[in-house]
Amino acid sequence: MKISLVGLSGCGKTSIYSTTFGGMTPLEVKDLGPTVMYEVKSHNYLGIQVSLWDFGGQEKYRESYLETPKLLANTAILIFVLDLHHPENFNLANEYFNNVYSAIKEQDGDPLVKIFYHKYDTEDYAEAALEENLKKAKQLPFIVKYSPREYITSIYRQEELSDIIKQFLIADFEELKKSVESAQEYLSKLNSKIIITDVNGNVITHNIEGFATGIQLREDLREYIFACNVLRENFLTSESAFFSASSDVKKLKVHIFSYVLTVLIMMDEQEPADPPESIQELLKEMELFAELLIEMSSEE
Ligand SMILES: Nc1nc2c(ncn2[C@@H]2O[C@H](COP(=O)(O)OP(=O)(O)OP(=O)(O)O)[C@@H](O)[C@H]2O)c(=O)[nH]1
Ligand SMILES: [Mg+2]
Repeated sequence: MKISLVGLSGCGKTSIYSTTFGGMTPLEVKDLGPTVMYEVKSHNYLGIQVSLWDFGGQEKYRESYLETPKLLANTAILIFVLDLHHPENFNLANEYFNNVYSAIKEQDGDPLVKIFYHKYDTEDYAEAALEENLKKAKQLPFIVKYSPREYITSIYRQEELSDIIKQFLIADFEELKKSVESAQEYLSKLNSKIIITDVNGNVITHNIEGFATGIQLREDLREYIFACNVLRENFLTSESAFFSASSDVKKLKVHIFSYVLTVLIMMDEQEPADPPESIQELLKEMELFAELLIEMSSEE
């Protein structure tokens, strides 16, 4: 699946990528330089092959894409990023969108168009102006003409931004969506801190703050999963496996199902333990989810 991130220079495309898939915090992206030409990043999310094209927005590059529209071909999802902190560029952005959209159409493309009203935050910006700009943005001719799906985004709401992108990725897979929802439902009822990821460390869902940087699982836990997965593969030589680590006060359990899915369960002495049956139910459900993922990837 090709996702193209398009917008004027400095509107926040690379920051969006970096804080969702790239494991960076909003603070870390402050020093990003402008993207030279375009960058393609490939990810495997739940067995879905995603290639994210980050099209640098400086004028010379914008012109070059329009001269070589093949670069934009096969875009399944076009995310157009509009910078709410720079209303003076709205008209130019409108023109750029029209050109990019025509270029994709010329390549027989029919992308799903999503608009991000981005930098919806008051980090170095006045609140009153922000609302005004949002109102103005919504009236831009290309928005009125194409009525794209609209999202109000900010890298300072990293979790929400990641959820938006995760939704795009699984939108075409009804069964996956159901499994993710059912996982969320279980998690909301349990006291244990639980994170469900794929073996690449992509977070699918969780019920704790601070253990993920966007779609990426926290680094120490990610490394632990990788290590467990290597042991599963080479030492246990089984499709599924279970690992456990504990200190006097904390317990960490890692379940790997059918090569692909990981359930991390963290338990604290201070918190009331969940009934073992509830945890078993969740695990059973996740085992089925893993089988579904395997089926999906073998169908491709
Ligand atoms: N306040 C705020 N600043 C943001 C947000 N997203 C990005 N920025 C800042 O905007 C600046 C430019 O971000 P980039 O991601 O490099 O912009 P870009 O669209 O990739 O620019 P080009 O590569 O030149 O096309 C950085 O200093 C970011 O910190 C946001 O949601 N809110
Ligand atoms: Mg960039």
